[in-house]
Parts: sequence; structure tokens; C-alpha cells
Amino acid sequence: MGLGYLKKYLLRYRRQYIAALIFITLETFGDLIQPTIMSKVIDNGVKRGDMDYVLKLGGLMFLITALGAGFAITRNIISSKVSQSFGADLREDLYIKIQSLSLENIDEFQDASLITRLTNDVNQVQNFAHGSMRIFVKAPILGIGAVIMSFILNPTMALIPLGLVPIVIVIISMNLKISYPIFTRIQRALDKVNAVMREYLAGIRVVKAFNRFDYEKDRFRKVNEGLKNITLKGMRVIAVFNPTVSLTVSIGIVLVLWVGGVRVNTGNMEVGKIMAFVNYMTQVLHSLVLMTRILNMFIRAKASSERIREVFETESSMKVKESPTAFPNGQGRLEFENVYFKYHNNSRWVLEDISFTVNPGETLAIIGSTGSGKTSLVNLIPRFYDVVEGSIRIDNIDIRHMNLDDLRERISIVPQKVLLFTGTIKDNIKWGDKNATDKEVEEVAKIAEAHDFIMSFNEGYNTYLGQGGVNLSGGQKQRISIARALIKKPSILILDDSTSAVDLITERKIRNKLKDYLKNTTTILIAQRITSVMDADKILVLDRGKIVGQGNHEELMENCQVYRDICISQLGKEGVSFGS
Ligand code: M5T
Ligand code: MG
Repeated sequence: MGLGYLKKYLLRYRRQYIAALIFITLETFGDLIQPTIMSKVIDNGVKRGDMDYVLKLGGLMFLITALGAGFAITRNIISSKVSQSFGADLREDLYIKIQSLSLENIDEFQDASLITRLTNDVNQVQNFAHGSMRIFVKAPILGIGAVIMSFILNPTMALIPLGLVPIVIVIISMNLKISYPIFTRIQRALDKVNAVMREYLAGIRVVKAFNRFDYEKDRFRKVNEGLKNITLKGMRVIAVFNPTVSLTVSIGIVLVLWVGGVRVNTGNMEVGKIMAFVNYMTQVLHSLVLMTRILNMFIRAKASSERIREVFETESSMKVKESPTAFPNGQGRLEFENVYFKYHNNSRWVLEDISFTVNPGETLAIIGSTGSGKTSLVNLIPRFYDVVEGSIRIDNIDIRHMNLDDLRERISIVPQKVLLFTGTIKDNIKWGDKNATDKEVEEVAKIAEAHDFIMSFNEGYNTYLGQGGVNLSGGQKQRISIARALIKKPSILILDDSTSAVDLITERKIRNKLKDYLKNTTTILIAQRITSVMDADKILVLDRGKIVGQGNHEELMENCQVYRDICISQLGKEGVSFGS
């Protein structure tokens, strides 16, 4: 049914769950016995003027009500606790699962949808779990119990409530069939609202800069309208079906009063019994209303649960070997052999037949126009994505055969799009190695040319970044990001256009310091500026996903037209000697 995987969570709380069920059963039995006692009070007590009897049974009724209230309170406390813990467990597992997914999986789900699943969908399932400890048990016991009690009171007249049951079942199943697809669509509409919100918040500066508020507002209005309309549709279904059930039962009550009235008149039935009967009918009504509510909750939860299950059942598209080899303790020789790569949503090759070798401790620079595949190429090394064909080897071992954690532990990447976290500057640098000492933090910050500007803040390394704290310039962020990568002491360091926002002089300083610091580290450096790459041991020239030149600066100047063009466009014909 799609809800099977939730069993383990409920089983975890089975004791409390069963306790809640027992309490609610007792409470419902109390409700069921009341009308019968009342009919006795009227027929045996009031009618005969037996005050003692009235008081005695009245007291009993009070006692049952009081006990019922006590049960209800206990049961509410238990069920809230169980459902909240259940929701928290589910959310946590889902969160862990999402972390295990590959980037490709995440691209496929889209992050806004994952957020809805993690929040709203889990809430729906949690609400259902809460309900299951309350009205779930109450509704059938109350409904069936009330029918049985009316049979005991008067078998012939009990045919009336019994006759209503099949009619109501038909109504409810129709409701179910119509609303399930609607609820699935509601959750999807919610995804869209979240997606627009996320994009807007992430791009708020651009929206402001281009003054595109109206455009964004329209976009939001559209998805928001969509959500409203589909939710309204769902509500309309409920709005039609709930009163239909009530109406059916009300007709039953009228029938009881009518048949009963005739029988009282002919002296075949007592007034108290009729009253009790009407009471039981009301209970049947109540139970059916509860039942439709449960079913609505159920289908909503089922729709959500399917969406959660989808995530749980997604195998990470990153295949991890059963018995992986540890990261080789070698020196970090990196080889690409006939590597082909494309993104799953794109049929075009992004990288074609890429082969090169970087020797331990060497620096490989990659240059090429925007969109030529530089970032895609380096993202393959820590296995953010896997190659489609060919192989990547580190110290002669295919990276797909290595332990993924080890692999990523030994590679540091300074991503093109810098991301710093809320916290202090020190926290952000230590993100790369949480055991690093303050001295080490300072050392890498100096190499990244970040120390001076960090010290210019009042709080120094303890300056708080992000919400409510300091915001850094693009170049400052890049330098913190470099420091964070260095502190890991990686075997392979990848710098993806990491100094693009840093001025030329500072960049040269960083490059020189890095050269000393990284003697034994294999470095891959992506840059747009020819001056950043010309000292590298080897330079790869990428053009539309293919290597069009490979060698050192002099070699490329001689035999690579693309490289020469870049060089001349940036430095002019004579500028070549400017780099050293
Ligand atoms: C290379 C395509 C993109 C481009 C090519 C990240 C990403 C890229 N692409 C996708 O289809 N999906 C993706 O998720 O791949 O892109 P790149 O590797 O990012 O290029 P680059 O790093 O050389 O460019 P730049 O601008 O950083 O210098 O065609 O459409
Ligand atoms: Mg890039």
C-alpha cells in the first residue's frame, strides 16, 4: 500500500501505541454505554418517580464521563508524543537518505521537492499517525458498537442503522477514488511554490538589480494560484461528501423517530428507548463523519508517503564497490583515460575522449572558454559525477574502486561557486579539518592571503559570517575557501577558478606561496587568465569538451592555435614575457 516502510517506525513505539489504543477503546466503550443507562434512568427511574434509582444511575453516568475524560487526556498526551517522535525519526532517516544520494539523483528530484518531502510530506504522515491513535479506533468501535447496542435495544428498528451502512460505504469509496489523485497533485503544486520561493530567495540580489519584482511576483502568483486551485478542488470534494454522509444518517434518524413514534403511540416501545436509539444513531453519524475524516487523512498521508518512499527507494546512482580499496598511500598521480561524460538530462557529450596524466606534486592548469567543460572535468575527480566511458585513476587505481569517503578525504576542492556557512571565519576554515589548531588555521590563511583582511575585523578569526554577521566580498570569500581546502592537507588539490575575483598582485602572491606549500600535492588549477596558468607544469586547453592542446606554455605557444589566440587576446603579441 505504500505505507509498509513506515511500520518499523510505529513498531518502535508499539508499547505507547498499544496503550493509546487501549485508552481510546475504553473511552469509546464508555460513550457506548451512556445512552442505554440514560434510557434506564428515564424508563425505570423518572417515569416511576424512583429518585434513588435516578441518582444511582446518574452517578454512574458521571463516573463514566469522568473516567472517559481521564482516558482521553492520557491518550492525547501519549499520541502526541508518539506521533512527534515518529515524525522526527522519519525526517531524520529521510535526511540521512538524501545525503547519501548522488548529485545526479538530487538534480532529478530537484531540491525544492526534496524540501517539501522533508517537511510537509512528513507532516502529513505524522498527522495520520497521530490520528491513527485517536479517531481510527474510535470510529469503527463507535459505529459498530452503536449498531450492536441498537440491536440489543430493539432488533427490528436496528435494521434502519444497519441499512445505512452499505450506502455510506459506497459514498466513502467514491470520495476516496476522486480525492487521491487530487492530493498527489496538491503536494506537487506545493513543490512548485517552494521551488519559486527558493529560487527567488537565492537570487534576491539579481532580482533587485534587474528590478524584476513584477516578473517574480507573477511567477509566484501563478504557482500559488495553482496550489490554491487544486487545494480548493480537494476541499470541494470533502465539502460535498461529508454532508452527504450526514444527510444519509439524518434521514435514518427521522425514520427512527417516525417508526418509534408510531410504536410508542401503540404502546409497543418506551420513550427512553427511543431517546437512546436516537442517541445511538447520532453516534453512528459521528463515527461515519470521523471515518470520512480518517479516510481523507489517509489518502493525503498515502500520497505523501508515496513521495517519501520514492526517496527511500532511490538507489544512489553512484555505484560504490562492495569491498573498496583504500585510497592509495601513493603520491597522487592522476590519470584520465579516454573519459567521456554527459549529464543525465543532456544528450550531448560534455567531455569527449579526455586523456592526460599529472605526475605527483605537479601542477596541471586547465584553460578554455566558458562552457568548455572545465568544471565538469574536475567534478569527476571526487566523483560528484561518474564518467560515462573511460576511467580515472589515482596512483593506478580506478577511483570507482576506492572507498568514496577516503577518496573525498584526500581531495580538496575549491569550488567555482564559493559557499561559506553561517559561523565564524575560523569555523569555516576548520570545516576542512575539525581537529586543526588555531596555528594551522592561521598558517593556511596566510598562504591564501586572507590573514591580513581577517585581522582587520575586530573579532579577527572569530568574526561571525552570515546571518547577523559580516558579509565578505567575492575575493575575500574565495580566499577563505582556499584556506579551507588547504587545511585538509590533501593529496590532490583542485582550484576551480578560485582566484577569479582576486586582483592580479594578490593572486600572484597566493600562487607563489602555494607553490612552496604544495610541493608534494598534485594540483589542478582552472583559470581564465593566461597569466595564472602559464607557469604550470602542464596546461590542458579545452574547447567544447575536447582537449585541443596539451603541454607547457612554450610548447603550446608553438603548436596550439587556440592557446595562442587566448594568449594574444589577453596579453597582446608582445605580452608573452609578462607572465614570469
Ligand atoms: C560544460 C553543461 C553546460 C556546459 C557544459 C554544471 C553543468 C553543466 N552542463 C550541464 O548540462 N549540466 C550541469 O549541471 O556542461 O559546463 P562546465 O563544465 O560548467 O563549463 P566550464 O567550467 O568550462 O565553464 P566556466 O563558465 O566555469 O568557465 O555546456 O551547459
Ligand atoms: Mg566552471
